[in-house]
Amino acid sequence: MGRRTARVPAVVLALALLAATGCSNRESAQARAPRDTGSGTAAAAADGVQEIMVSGSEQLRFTPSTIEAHAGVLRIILVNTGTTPHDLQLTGTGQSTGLIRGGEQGRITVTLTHGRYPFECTLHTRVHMAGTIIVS
Ligand SMILES: [Cu+2]
Repeated sequence: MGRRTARVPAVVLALALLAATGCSNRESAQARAPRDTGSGTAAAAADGVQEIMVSGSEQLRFTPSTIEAHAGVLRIILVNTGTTPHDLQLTGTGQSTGLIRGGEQGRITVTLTHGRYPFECTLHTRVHMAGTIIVS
């Protein structure tokens, strides 16, 4: 009896923690959405800088999720097609578009050498709103 009553608070605490840290229904649905939305290749803009437009959607995905580019300067224009704010940051570098609100766009210009560079939306890492830049 004494052991049983002592256990109850632990169970209640565990449930409370689950409720506090669990995903919302919408976010758990997004976590099941395909992460790979295809690839796109950056092309030279009028100023000669290679550029690509990436949309950030209400489905919490970047499209395309894979960006192919050549070594050198790359400009990524993030277009937020939804209403939820997003950003696009080269993972671990601090280089970011900053927060882009729904219907707005922002850019990030980076200089990259050959390799693979992961990027992410720092607001939605939990549902893997992320992609990869492949520089050849
Ligand atoms: Cu986001």
